[in-house]
Amino acid sequence: LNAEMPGREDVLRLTPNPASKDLLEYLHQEGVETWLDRYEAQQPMCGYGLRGLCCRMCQWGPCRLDNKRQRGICGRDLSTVIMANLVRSLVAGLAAHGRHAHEVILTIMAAAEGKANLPLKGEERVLDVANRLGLTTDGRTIKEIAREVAEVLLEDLGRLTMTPIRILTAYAPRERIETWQTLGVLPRSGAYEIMETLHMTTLGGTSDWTSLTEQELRAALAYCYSTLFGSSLATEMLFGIPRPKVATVNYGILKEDHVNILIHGHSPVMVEKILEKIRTPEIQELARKAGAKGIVVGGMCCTGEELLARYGVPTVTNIMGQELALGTGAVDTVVVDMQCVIPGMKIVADCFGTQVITTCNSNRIPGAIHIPFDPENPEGLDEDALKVARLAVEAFAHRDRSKMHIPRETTEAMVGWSYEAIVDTFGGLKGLLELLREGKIKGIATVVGCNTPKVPYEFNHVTIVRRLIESDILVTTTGCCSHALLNAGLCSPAAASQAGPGLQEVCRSRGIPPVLAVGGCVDNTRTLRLFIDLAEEAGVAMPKMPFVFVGPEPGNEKTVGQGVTFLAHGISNVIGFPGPIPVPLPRPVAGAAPDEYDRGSNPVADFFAGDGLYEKVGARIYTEPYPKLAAQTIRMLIRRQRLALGWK
Ligand code: MSK
Repeated sequence: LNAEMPGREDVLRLTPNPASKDLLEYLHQEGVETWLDRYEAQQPMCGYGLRGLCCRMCQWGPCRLDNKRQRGICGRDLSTVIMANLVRSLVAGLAAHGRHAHEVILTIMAAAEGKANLPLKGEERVLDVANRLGLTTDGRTIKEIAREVAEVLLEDLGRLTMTPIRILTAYAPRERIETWQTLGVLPRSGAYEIMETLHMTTLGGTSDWTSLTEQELRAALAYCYSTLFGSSLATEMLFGIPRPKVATVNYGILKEDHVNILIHGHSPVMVEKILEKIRTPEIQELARKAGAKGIVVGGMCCTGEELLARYGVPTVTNIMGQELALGTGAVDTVVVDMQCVIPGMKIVADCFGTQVITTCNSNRIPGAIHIPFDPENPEGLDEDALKVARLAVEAFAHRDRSKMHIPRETTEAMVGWSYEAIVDTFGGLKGLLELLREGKIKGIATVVGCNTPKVPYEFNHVTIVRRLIESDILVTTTGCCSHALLNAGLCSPAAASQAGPGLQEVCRSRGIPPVLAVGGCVDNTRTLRLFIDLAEEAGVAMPKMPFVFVGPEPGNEKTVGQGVTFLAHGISNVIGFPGPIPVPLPRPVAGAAPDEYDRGSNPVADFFAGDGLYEKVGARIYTEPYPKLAAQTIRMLIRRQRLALGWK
């Protein structure tokens, strides 16, 4: 695996955004350390860690397992170690999205009780969820209904008894619920499945790796229906359902003569208020007095995508671009909330004198100004947001103008693709299904997830998606992948010219792009709902539909749950890098030790990539690090599904 990893030259040659390439080279010349320098310093990486064969779940070890040492000191075997590492990754991601959901749900409660000065802008979503849950809506105020929905979401996050997750019963298809019931993998709640996973995998826990595969599915369903749905629905209840709009993105949105403020993280609650304050005459005037021509707000990672989808606030970049964005030397302040804020960002911020403001007690950074938002004590929200806005603008006066290096790239995009927006654009589910049946759209691939330094930055995302749209495959995207595709121009209606004839006609007649940016990571629920409802409309079980989940550059532990969520729903995964499962690579890896684990013939790999999981849920994992071959795999999967359905 080490032999497969790209070097600096590969990254600089292949990374598709000229702005990223420019900044990586510039920062290197200036002696500013980035992830690329630290990635090189980490080579070669530990082969045990890379393949999930290192067990650190007690203090007897760590134990490194291989063909010669097939058991750890306690007697735990290879497959149990691999599975335990994998399911622990999944629940770490579950915890992250769970904390995100917790913040937004408690904010709804505070808003409904009048403790937080936030209107409930998503009345349509409040009523929709309430109706699905069978709650009484007649004769009640929207605040009363929202409060009750929030209580259900909170209970789904933390229930300890075996009552099904209520959002799961409200949204999952009947056929899938029956499948999960038969498999015995219906979860209690996000919090319970985290507890149970850590319990099962600690020293002296289960030694049956197959029971961990069941826990993997159970925890993924909790991840999906308590944390992803919890965050996504709650955010729509608070701030409204996004609708399509045109925006400008990429590093060139930063302006030398403006105050530049970046917002970064995942939870959009406090930044909504900060944005409101930035737009007030008081703060605009403050910026003018400081000598700025105006204020630019730019987004990074998923908080950025939330504001992009709702208001068209421009985005700049993703997790591996955060150091580059600060390396422009033009950012006066970066405001961060939770998750995917790497410590390297603060190192670059210090090189350029950028002010860092943290707003979440879970994500503290030494040397940053901390102005936290606490949904259980939200009374100071307005005052604190105003304080952040003032500090951000005042920092303009201290910028070192000799260090500015802003790449000029800007890109147009059409964003705001909520579930409703997609369905309406196609004239309802029937309209989209008809296009799928007649083959103008061959299938839908959701291409999502993080970046990893293990593939050339953003290269796999962009290359795969270009190939897919060429083959008339409609793409939905979220998270860091979405930033790569936005900046590459693939989310613009003009990208229709790069699509195959069928998709091109579909896009041109509607004025839409072939790649629909649906939001942040938690908004994969929007694509999942689309898949669920299209399958129901077609009268076909989900595993038979021409849909694929693609994770070209997996990075964060949160991505494990995304993939397994779709697997549990019968949607196969095509991933770009094996991650913690030594799944079979399609061919021998140059330089790798010739043992059976490198070739992937181990029971866990066989389960996920062979028939084990497929027989249970109707989907499997395909691993393909080469993007053109990954696109070919996806096309093959979609073609096979279409043939089986008798769709031309
Ligand atoms: S931000 S979880 S690196 S997609 Fe949601 Fe990007 Fe992955 Fe974070």
